[in-house]
Amino acid sequence: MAGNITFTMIKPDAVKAGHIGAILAQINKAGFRIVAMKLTKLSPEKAGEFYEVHKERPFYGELVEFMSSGPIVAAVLEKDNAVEDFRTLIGATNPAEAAEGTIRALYATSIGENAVHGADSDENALREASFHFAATEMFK
Ligand code: FUP
Repeated sequence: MAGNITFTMIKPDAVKAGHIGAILAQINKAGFRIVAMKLTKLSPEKAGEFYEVHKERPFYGELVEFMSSGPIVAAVLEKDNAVEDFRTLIGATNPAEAAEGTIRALYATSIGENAVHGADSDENALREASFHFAATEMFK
């Protein structure tokens, strides 16, 4: 059964470009409730740990460097079918392939600097939420 929690980050490119407000407005308008949120910055070690699954991929080094290059917004979101609906809202990993009106189509500049992260499964959403937030910081 699909869960009702997903995890997102507004990435350093979108934060630097001043898109936090517009992206959060789009997330709220799509029916997600913010359960937890913070402006923070990942150390290279933490970014490496978060993306450990991609360790063997050729883009891993650049990904870790980019994700630790500036502040991000980390958030936990609630909605029925949260993981799938949020991935629809953000669009394809490569903004050139992202559907019109999606967050990545609007704000991402490249496949590497693609404005937002969205968890890809219920299991990862819970793992990523607890990577960033203590239980006392989530308001379900
Ligand atoms: P997504 O689930 O859409 O965020 O995409 P992936 O889990 O496949 O990739 C995670 C991140 O790795 C992307 F957001 C950006 C980076 N990446 C690249 O830089 N190049 C690639 O070819 C694929 C992913």
